[in-house]
Amino acid sequence: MKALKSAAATLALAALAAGSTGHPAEAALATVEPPYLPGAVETSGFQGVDPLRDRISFYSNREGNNEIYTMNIDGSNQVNLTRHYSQDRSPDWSPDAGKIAFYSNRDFNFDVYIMDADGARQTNLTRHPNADILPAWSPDGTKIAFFSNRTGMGDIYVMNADGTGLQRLTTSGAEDNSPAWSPDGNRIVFTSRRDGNQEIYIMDADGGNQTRLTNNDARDGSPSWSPLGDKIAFDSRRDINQEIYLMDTDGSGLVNITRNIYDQFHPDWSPDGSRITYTSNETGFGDIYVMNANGSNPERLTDNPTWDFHSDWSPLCTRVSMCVDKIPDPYQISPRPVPQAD
Ligand SMILES: [Ca+2]
Ligand SMILES: [Ca+2]
Ligand SMILES: [Ca+2]
Ligand SMILES: [Ca+2]
Repeated sequence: MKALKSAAATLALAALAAGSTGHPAEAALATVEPPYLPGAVETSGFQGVDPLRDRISFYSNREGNNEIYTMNIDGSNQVNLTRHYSQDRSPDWSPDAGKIAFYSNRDFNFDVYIMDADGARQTNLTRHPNADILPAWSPDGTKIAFFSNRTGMGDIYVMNADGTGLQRLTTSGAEDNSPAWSPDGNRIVFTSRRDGNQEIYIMDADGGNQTRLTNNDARDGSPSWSPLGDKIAFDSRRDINQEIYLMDTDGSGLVNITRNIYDQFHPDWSPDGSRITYTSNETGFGDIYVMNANGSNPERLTDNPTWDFHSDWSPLCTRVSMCVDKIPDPYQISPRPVPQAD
């Protein structure tokens, strides 16, 4: 327990030292890990996931290295999809819920991969010697945005979902990271350090009209656009510890929806916009939680003495109408509560 706790502390310190978003993933990018253990583990699919059910994906190092898992939206039936000795992180569902994008260093540096939703057919899309991380699937399924430092600068790129047609979207000379799409696919919200500390920006999907939404001395990160298009959730340390905030897409209407003494990271919306999953360190280790979109009724979904991180809710229920019948009871589709400011 103690060793694990100090490992988590080291990760947090490394994140601070890196001056980056504070994600364990990015902290690890800035530190040296021994990822290449002898003896390759074969990857393969598994039986048991019903693709017509809502699932939440996330990553965890509970089995000794980061793996991509999915679970039911009540936290049950947690399944390791990647089963590879390398670091596998930051899952992002395709809009038809048939595939999951993620990033991994199994080919000796970080690349963006896709796999089937049952873990089969894990495929490297980027194959570049620099770091390619944090994939985000476009709402129409045709493109994947991601971060790469292939020019020496950290920028946001977009490629076709088969890895062809690479385009660079940012050229600021500072780190631009964490892309997330608007639900209509016309815009991308992202983070940038171009103004000194990390802020949230938006741009058109072709890289045009890059506009800052936040402006403060703290680190603002992990933006996630609401499925209804009206809100952007993100995490920030502006109120001493890390909290989840909502704002309108022009940066107005800011609300802190967590307001507690622990750190909350990486919000992700349920497909109907009524709930938000996130990671909180209330137990000393990061676990995945879910709350209503106004911050009420937080519930813990994972219970593990390692970090569970970067939850991503399967988009199935907004895309496939039959899925509505498959949602277990307490999670029936309902109107999104309106966040209340203090
Ligand atoms: Ca792994
Ligand atoms: Ca690479
Ligand atoms: Ca800031
Ligand atoms: Ca907090």
